[in-house]
Amino acid sequence: MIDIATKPRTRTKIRLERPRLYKVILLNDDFTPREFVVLVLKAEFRMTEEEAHQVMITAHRRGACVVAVFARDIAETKATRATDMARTKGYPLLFTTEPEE
Ligand code: TYC
Repeated sequence: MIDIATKPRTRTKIRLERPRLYKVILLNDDFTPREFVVLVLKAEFRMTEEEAHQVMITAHRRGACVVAVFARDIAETKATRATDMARTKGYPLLFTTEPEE
């Protein structure tokens, strides 16, 4: 005899939350030359000269400026690469990340 036991299959629909986005933040310091900050912003964040200058001057005046928003790993990679670029020149320039609300 063939035993055809059919197991009832219940499908549970898991609703995934949209992954959080992370801000890359540029912090001001007293030592990194303005032109170098602009250069890093253009190189790592594909900004135009005007965009990079605006972000740099905002960080300079207010202490910090949001550069851009990405998925977590991209934000962290870009912040690290941009900070490392400054370290190779001996500048204290710092990029951090933080989650969006
Ligand atoms: N404050 C620096 C200076 O006067 C320039 C600067 C701007 C450095 C923005 C960091 O995130 C920064 N040379």
